[in-house]
Amino acid sequence: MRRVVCPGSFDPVTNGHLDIISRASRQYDEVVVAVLINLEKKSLFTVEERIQTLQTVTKEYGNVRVDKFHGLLVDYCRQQEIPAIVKGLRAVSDFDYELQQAQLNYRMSGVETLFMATAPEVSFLSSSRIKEIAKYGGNVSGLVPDLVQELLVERLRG
Ligand code: COD
Repeated sequence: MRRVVCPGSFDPVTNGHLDIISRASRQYDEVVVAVLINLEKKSLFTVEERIQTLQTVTKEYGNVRVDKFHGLLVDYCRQQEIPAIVKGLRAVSDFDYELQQAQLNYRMSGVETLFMATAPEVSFLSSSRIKEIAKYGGNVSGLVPDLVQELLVERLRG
């Protein structure tokens, strides 16, 4: 079975993340979306909330499983016997950072990183920008799944 992991914080999941997850789901037998547990970073949604949301919005793809991990991604890959990581590349600014991570991850474990060129219509999206827009009452419709839009309104504007 060909499996790949799509890691991230997903705080919250955006249509940019979904672009990569859905396209990876057409190339692999199973895509494992792995939510990083990072106790040092303040998040808007709990890991369990993010997992539940991801499960709901990826249900239609049929071969996506959602999980969580802490520590090194390559250790998670080893435990789960997943040989590859898929990442979306938004812009040149992503490249240096992602290249370094990919090289280190390969050096540590032999786990490959595959990059997908992000669809231009979602390449400007990031979870932090989405939270900022929603916090000040901006409209994030079409940028995140409808469920996420509802959750943002609920969480940020009471
Ligand atoms: N379009 C397409 N893809 C996107 C978009 C978009 N608009 N936005 C995000 N993505 C993709 C990118 O590939 C991104 O890497 C991924 O989604 C996740 O994005 P975020 O913002 O949810 O998550 P990050 O950047 O906080 O996640 C970083 C990781 C969790 C992947 C990373 O920190 C990690 O692997 N941490 C574990 C510790 C570790 O192993 N470190 C590496 C040492 S070399």
